[in-house]
Amino acid sequence: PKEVRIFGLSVSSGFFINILIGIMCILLLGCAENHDSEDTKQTTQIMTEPESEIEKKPQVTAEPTKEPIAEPTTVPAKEETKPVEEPKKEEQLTEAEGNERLKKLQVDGTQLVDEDGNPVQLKGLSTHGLSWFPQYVNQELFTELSADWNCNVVRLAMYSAEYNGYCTGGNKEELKQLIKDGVQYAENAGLYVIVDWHVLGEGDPNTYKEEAKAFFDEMSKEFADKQHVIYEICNEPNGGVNWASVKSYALEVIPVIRANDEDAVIIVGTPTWSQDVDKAAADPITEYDNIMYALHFYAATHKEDLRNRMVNALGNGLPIIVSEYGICSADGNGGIDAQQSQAWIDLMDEKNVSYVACNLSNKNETSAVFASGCSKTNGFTKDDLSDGGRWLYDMLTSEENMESTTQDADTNHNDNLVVENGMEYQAIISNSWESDNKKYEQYCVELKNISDKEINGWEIELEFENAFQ
Ligand code: IDC
Repeated sequence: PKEVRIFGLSVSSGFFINILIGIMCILLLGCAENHDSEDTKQTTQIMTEPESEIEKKPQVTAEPTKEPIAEPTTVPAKEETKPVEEPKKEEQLTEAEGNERLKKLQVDGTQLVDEDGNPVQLKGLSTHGLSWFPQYVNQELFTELSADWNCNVVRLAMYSAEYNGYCTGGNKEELKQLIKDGVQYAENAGLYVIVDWHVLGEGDPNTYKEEAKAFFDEMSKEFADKQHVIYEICNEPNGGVNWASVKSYALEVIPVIRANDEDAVIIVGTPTWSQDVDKAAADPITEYDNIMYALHFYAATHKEDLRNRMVNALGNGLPIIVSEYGICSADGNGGIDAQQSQAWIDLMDEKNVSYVACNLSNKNETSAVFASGCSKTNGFTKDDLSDGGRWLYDMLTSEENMESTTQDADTNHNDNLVVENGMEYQAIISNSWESDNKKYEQYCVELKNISDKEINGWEIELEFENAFQ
């Protein structure tokens, strides 16, 4: 067919629903969730059966909600669907496109690879502190990061100490819930997600070691079955703490995660705000697999010396991930150093080192990607970005970067926006990959009730240019 029909139950005025659909795959699975109201949360699953089955029957079922809602409906397919041998744009597919499917990651030598051993390079953005700017953890934004910003990873930075940090008066339950939500939004959007214990103000990660162990125990239990979660156990040790102390902290926290999740990738920070990768390279953690080491840079401050240190540490066999960087000064402010930033990007691309820019906020500082006057939390246009945000956006969506991922330049927002029956909706490609000579595509459908009433029993039809299975 060339169209997908989606049916759902109630959606209140002004509320969003997000649905994830996959095409050309055997199983289509998705969920629709009303993110704006706890009370009217609903989940919808759309599933088709394998081609070999007698006929396809998209089913729509709803999970119980706190409010009474209409009975789930089963809608028979309008017509029989046939497999179509029309894999699109096969010739444009590159190896890197496989990375977009949230395959299990592992570390092989210095390299992050997927379960088939293909090199994976993660590129994305980090939140600011989750207590400071919780509003940027939302489905629409994460979907935009994937679909518009061409990202394949997002990092959730939870400060352990500063500003209502987890261990200094922050609301632990709210912060954990925000992380759980963020992990789910990331999965829906086809993004890997880094759960970051953001050691900064306390300097020594051992300060809140017991809290970190309890936190990672709970999180790794929660996410044991999730293939897209990466744990970062200490953002930036600093204040004179040496590698031996950081390593001993890591050797206590890693087994806590490993007890629940045998092989998730774990990132260990290095001394001097995650710059001393040479120290880690001289004495790496040998007790566990799938460990990476953080190198962080702010390009206007950290230049060739630190780049050389990265190259040497890689040469000495240390798997490095740039789980945070900035294109300005180390204080997150000052001017943008485009030349140094580009030198870093070129080197990281050459070495296939992953990189995650900081930060998703509208704080009045150079490193914030959103303009300080912009209060949106999603639906960003280029005008809503800071100068630094625009630089990052342009870099992440450069022709080269677009080619190495699956994002279609012509599937950005608004191109296919449909407005009818009091609803506004569009399908944005969020992920695609190739396997067994088939092309798979995953779309996120955003539907918004733009009327002033609740809409019951809505139905939308999505048309695609090419036929699919
Ligand atoms: C900064 C934020 C800033 C906040 C400060 C808190 O940009 O708004 O007030 O933290 O201490 C890092 C840290 C990262 C810093 C960033 C810029 O990991 O948390 O963010 N930076 O100073 N390492 C090097 C630079």
